[in-house]
Amino acid sequence: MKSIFQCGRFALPLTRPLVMGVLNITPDSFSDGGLYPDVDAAIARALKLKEEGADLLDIGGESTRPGAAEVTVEEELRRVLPILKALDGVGIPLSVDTRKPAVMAAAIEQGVDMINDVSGFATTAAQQIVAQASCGLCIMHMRGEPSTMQSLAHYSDVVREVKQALSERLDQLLARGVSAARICVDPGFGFGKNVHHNYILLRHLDSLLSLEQPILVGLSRKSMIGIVTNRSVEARVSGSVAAALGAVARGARILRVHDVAATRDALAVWDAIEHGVKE
Ligand code: HH2
Repeated sequence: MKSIFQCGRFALPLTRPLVMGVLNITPDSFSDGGLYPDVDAAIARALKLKEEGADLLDIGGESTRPGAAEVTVEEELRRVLPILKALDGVGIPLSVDTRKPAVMAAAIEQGVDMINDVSGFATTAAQQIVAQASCGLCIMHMRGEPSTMQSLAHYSDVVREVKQALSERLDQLLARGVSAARICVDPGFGFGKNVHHNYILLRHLDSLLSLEQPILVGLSRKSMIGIVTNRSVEARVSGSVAAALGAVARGARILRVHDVAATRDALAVWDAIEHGVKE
């Protein structure tokens, strides 16, 4: 297993699980949509996530919740670029959560450290753009588009099929000359999967370890947590932390979360159990 995730300006050690704080600059994200209407509010939130112990920040300008409508390149850039510029010197790796090659190109030009693509660099254009850069990449598994993906949630063996799809995309990027040290993989919880698929994937997350890339998971506050706890989005913190630890136990190395402080606390206790208390 790799010990470093090469992420633009940063070489992140994978000796402990990393926490990626979510910052959505959107009116309609399922959890934090509309909370940061201007650049100042978004920057304040980013600094708070860093203070709580985030290792990376993932900045999104388009909601990808089931049924979400696509926004234009111009609108996505209008939302994301000022935040990237303002946070440039803050000393934390900045990721942009985007599916659009034009947004990737502009973010790379601005110096972004990572591109997190929920469609997993599906197009030649996206692959060519990131191949020429040095940012970290997250290949996430999804079926179809956010507007249609839940109608495509049919698998005969969800673990095998998701792994196969990630493996193919990984091979395509490696064939374009992307260094393996820049890539992490994500099964894409909730993206073209029903609640049963999500829990089967989580239970068998360690099956993805043989891809030999760090595993990133995004479980935070999702409906798979709400369904088993019967909680509203804001009240899913405990359930999300439990899911995060379940993922770490099965090999996850990067946790994409809304609740950074709670996740860091849980990881600190987890680490003390596994490795003893550090004086
Ligand atoms: N989930 C969401 C967005 N981006 N990226 C990765 N790699 N993995 C995920 O599971 C993932 C993701 C959805 O969560 P959120 O950003 O909170 O909501 P929305 O898409 O509504 O903005």
